[in-house]
Amino acid sequence: MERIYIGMGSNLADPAEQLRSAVEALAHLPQTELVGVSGFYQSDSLLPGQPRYTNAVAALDSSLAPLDLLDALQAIENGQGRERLERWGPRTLDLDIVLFGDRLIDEPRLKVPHYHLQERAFVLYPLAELAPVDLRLADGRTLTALLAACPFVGLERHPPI
Ligand code: ROI
Repeated sequence: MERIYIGMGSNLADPAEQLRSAVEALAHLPQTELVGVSGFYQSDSLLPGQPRYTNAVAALDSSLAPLDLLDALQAIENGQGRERLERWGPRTLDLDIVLFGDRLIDEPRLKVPHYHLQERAFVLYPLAELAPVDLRLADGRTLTALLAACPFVGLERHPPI
């Protein structure tokens, strides 16, 4: 079993509901246990002209291989109506493998740790709710250092439901 963190995002078709359905689907993955879910956060899209996003992070313990997990995540995205019309376009659901145990993965379909982790407050702050305070990434960076370099700006906690 390895501890895996999944970044979740949606900006279409009731984003908070999309994330709740995604969590439900993650909880039913084979060889996998859902360990925790962060709070939900809203923020403007990094690209202008798109609706605001709701983001959260889920923690899993899984014995799935990374590419098998990636296939399963893409099946969940597709099951929730994701259409790949344009790269970086608005989406009903985005599920990204942010961290996978202490692995460094550099394959055409999958880079872990996620490439943009350090720039994305909407991933780092929810991750920090779930991860141990002294979390060190496979590449040696600490979560504490990434948080210190990425201010909590433009993030709003999603109102409790
Ligand atoms: N912006 C925010 N706030 N949240 C996201 O998940 C997100 N995802 C994207 C782009 C379009 C880069 N912007 C985002 O893919």
